[in-house]
This record gives sequence, structure tokens and C-alpha cells, in this order.
Amino acid sequence: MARRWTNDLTLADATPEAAFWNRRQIMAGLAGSGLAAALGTSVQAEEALDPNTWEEVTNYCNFYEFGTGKGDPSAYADRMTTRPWSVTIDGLVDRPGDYSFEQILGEMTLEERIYRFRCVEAWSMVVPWQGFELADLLNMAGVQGGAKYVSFETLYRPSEMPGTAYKVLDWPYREGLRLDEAMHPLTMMATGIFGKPLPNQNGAPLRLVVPWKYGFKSIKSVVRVTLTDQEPPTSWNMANRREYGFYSNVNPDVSHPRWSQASERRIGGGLFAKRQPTLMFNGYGKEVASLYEGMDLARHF
Ligand SMILES: Nc1nc2c(c(=O)[nH]1)N[C@H]1C(S)=C(S)[C@@H](COP(=O)(O)O)O[C@H]1N2
Ligand SMILES: [Mo]
Repeated sequence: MARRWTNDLTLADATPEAAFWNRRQIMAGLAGSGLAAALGTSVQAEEALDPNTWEEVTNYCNFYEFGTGKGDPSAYADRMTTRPWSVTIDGLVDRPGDYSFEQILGEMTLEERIYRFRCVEAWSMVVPWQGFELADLLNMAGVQGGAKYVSFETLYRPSEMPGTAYKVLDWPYREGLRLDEAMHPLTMMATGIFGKPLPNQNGAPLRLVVPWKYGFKSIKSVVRVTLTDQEPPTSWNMANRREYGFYSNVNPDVSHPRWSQASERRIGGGLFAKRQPTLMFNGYGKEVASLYEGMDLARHF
């Protein structure tokens, strides 16, 4: 990839002393992208990238393999064995195989990125991730010319995953991206949060993070990555295709059939918690809108 995305925030910026400088950076970015007007006031923009706390990020989770409650993953995910771990990379690649987690880490450049994270259930967080670009992993395996999509699978190990006893989803959990979305420099494979290895409930030892899409696209505890020439089936789309489309880009103008996506509730914040407007592409429009030029995003939701 010729173009590498550069982070506007680092973990160090999340410290109180750096907060003022950090917010200036954010505002500059928003003004440049024309999002400041869409946001309405600068106060909302400032709040938008203030990271959540470790407690919020690790205790309010979605990981249905451990149960459907927000507290189930933190209660049960420590049952999951994450060593040894390997990722099978197969399909339309030059070097298919089982890559151990250690081998992958050895090949990748880790960096820190603070991203907005927006769940389809209309809550949001801001998380400081560590990880590498998915493009680097795909290039390691060598993407072949005919590849058009990437599909992902989560570990399916019922003995360690109490939630899989229930057929809420068709296990293993599956997700997919179009190849250009997968190769985009914003798309990362995270291995840590807040400078520490990923806790199991957040998808140890490695999970996808696609910041401009609803949270369910960011599949956890990945064991398989397959390059294909067909749009792959995905768990939420299979469960309910009217409610969960393949693209699932954050879009305030397209409501979920059962609720509005126009605003979101920021997790945490206590007394000052309030709803804020949902941003098109979760605020990453400047970087990703061009991927969808000419597409009807109400149809391809
Ligand atoms: N394997 C797997 N990945 C998953 C999920 C899941 O249930 N299983 N939930 C998704 C949803 S709906 C969201 S919002 C995010 C939550 O990530 P977090 O708990 O780290 O905030 O993980 C996504 N990845
Ligand atoms: Mo979600």
C-alpha cells in the first residue's frame, strides 16, 4: 500500500496533560473534513475522541460465544485458552497456511491507534488499540489477483464457550469485508488495548477493528482468514438479513428496522453522559467515503 494512514492520537495523548493539545488536533481534523458543521458544536467534537476507561472497555462487551449479556464476556471469557493460537490463512493467497500468533507478531509492526467504536445497538466508546494493519497480514500471505472479499472466523470451542450452547447465531461467528475495505489503512488487527495484551473478553489474542462500521463487523478471537471471489456469508446477516447488511457502515440516515441510528449513547461519563449525533462512517468519512462512491448506501446497508 502506498498510502499509510497516520494516527492523530497516541496513547500518550490520552493523559490529562496532553488532553488540550490532543483536542486541538481533533478539531483541526474535523474542520478539514467538513465534519465540524455536521457535528453542530465543538463541545460534542471534543468529547468524541476522549478515551473510555479500562473498566468500561473490558466490562461492557459483546461476545456472544460467552453469553448475550454485556457482563457475560468479562465473567466467562477467561475460560478460553488463547495459547497456542494460530490463524489459518487460505483461499486465494500465494502462501496459504497455519500461521502461529508468535510468527504473525514477529512479522508485523505494532502501533497504537485511538478509534471511535460504534455498536449497532446505538452505544459507542473510544478505545486505544494496539495492533497492525490487516493489509500487512494479507500481504504476508500474498493476495492473488482474483480475490475480491475476505472472510473471517472466530474460534468455536464449545467446551470453553458457554454461550455457544444457544443457537443465537450460527457458530462459528463469521464476518467479511470487501477486499478494498480489508486493505484500507484504517482497518486493523488489534492485539492490545491501553498498552496491554487484549483481555479475552475483548477478543484475545487478535481481533479485527473496522472503525467506520458497526461493532459486529469487528470479529474477535480470529482463527481463520479466507480470501474469496464471492461475498462471504456473515453470522448476523444469516441470522437476520433485513436487520444486518453485509456493509454495515455506520450511517445516521439508515435506521435499523427496530430503532433509529441518528444518535448514540456514549458509554460512561456518569452524570454528564448524554446522547450525541451519530457521524456518517462514524466520523471517518474523509478516509473511507471514496470506497462507496456511486453506491446506494440505503440499499447496500
Ligand atoms: N466472535 C465474536 N466477535 C464479536 C462479537 C461476538 O459476539 N462474537 N460481537 C461483536 C459486537 S456486536 C461488538 S459491538 C463488538 C464488541 O467489542 P468489545 O466488546 O471489545 O467492545 O465485538 C464484535 N465482535
Ligand atoms: Mo455490537
